[in-house]
Amino acid sequence: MPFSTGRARAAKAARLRTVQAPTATVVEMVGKWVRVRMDLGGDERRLRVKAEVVAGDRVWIEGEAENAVVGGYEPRRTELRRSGNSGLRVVCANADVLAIVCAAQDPPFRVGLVDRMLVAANAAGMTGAIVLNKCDTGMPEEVLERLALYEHLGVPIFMLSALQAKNIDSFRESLYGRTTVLAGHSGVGKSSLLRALVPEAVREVGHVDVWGRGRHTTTGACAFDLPPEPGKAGGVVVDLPGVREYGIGFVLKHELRRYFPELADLRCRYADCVHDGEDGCAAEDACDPIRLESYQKLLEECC
Ligand SMILES: Nc1nc2c(ncn2[C@@H]2O[C@H](COP(=O)(O)OP(=O)(O)OP(=O)(O)O)[C@@H](O)[C@H]2O)c(=O)[nH]1
Ligand SMILES: [Mg+2]
Ligand SMILES: [Zn+2]
Repeated sequence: MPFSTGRARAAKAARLRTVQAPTATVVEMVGKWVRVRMDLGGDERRLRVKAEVVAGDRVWIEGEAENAVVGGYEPRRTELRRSGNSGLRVVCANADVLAIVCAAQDPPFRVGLVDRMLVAANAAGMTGAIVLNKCDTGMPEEVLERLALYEHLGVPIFMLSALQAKNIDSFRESLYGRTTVLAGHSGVGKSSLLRALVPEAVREVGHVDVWGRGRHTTTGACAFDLPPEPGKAGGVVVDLPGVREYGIGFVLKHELRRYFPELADLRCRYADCVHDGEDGCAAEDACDPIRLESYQKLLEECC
């Protein structure tokens, strides 16, 4: 597995690094550069990298002044992965919650994408949650039915409107003390939601002087701190570029059922049943038909 090798390499590099090397967190990626926030003092620096890091990585810095580079990253607590035409890649590191942002109507709610991302979240060791944005535009009955099903499966659900600031405060409350990634189809309102959650986000993403661009376009992951609240631990929100597809080809076929709670402990006639139409399979009775269709489609993609 390329990822366990990567992990082992990161662990070895972390052991070898100079103990005194300054440490930081990667908050934004742009090409071969990254923006990091230094642990000591909290200033941000734009640096080149020697290792393949992603947003959320805990890194150490080698060299001084203009020769400073990101030397490597510490072993990751969680690693959100995605497969696609260009292979397997890590989307972000050390996040706790994958907030799957959907729009009530436009763009339409896509069950397939939600199911894929829930699998990716679970496979990463993160919690998957569904955020239904644009609730000001009305909520179709079939979307509400789907959400009720996910809620029944234990997935946290939030219904809100970034534009009208509806239910934003209660969503923000739930984000303190952890790192949450906003992901989903392009145009569902992830960046709008980020702005509603962190009013300074717009100013912060400007950084014209650092990046030489006047406007934030969601082309790379970018992390922001939640506004501090007395008595509360901090919280971080990561805005991701929109996705059209979300591949989960890195998941093993026989492990896929683990990420579908309604299938995880199912007892079928054969103990090694993968719930793909085998004789005596109990999945059809136990699982919602649309979810089962999702599962069987994903099974073909798994390795
Ligand atoms: N009606 C309504 N429109 C919204 C809401 N939130 C966002 N929008 C609109 O949806 C459009 C897309 O919003 P963005 O925040 O750019 O979407 P995004 O998910 O960040 O898109 P990408 O960066 O392309 O992935 C914009 O025109 C927003 O004004 C909402 O709560 N209600
Ligand atoms: Mg965006
Ligand atoms: Zn079965």
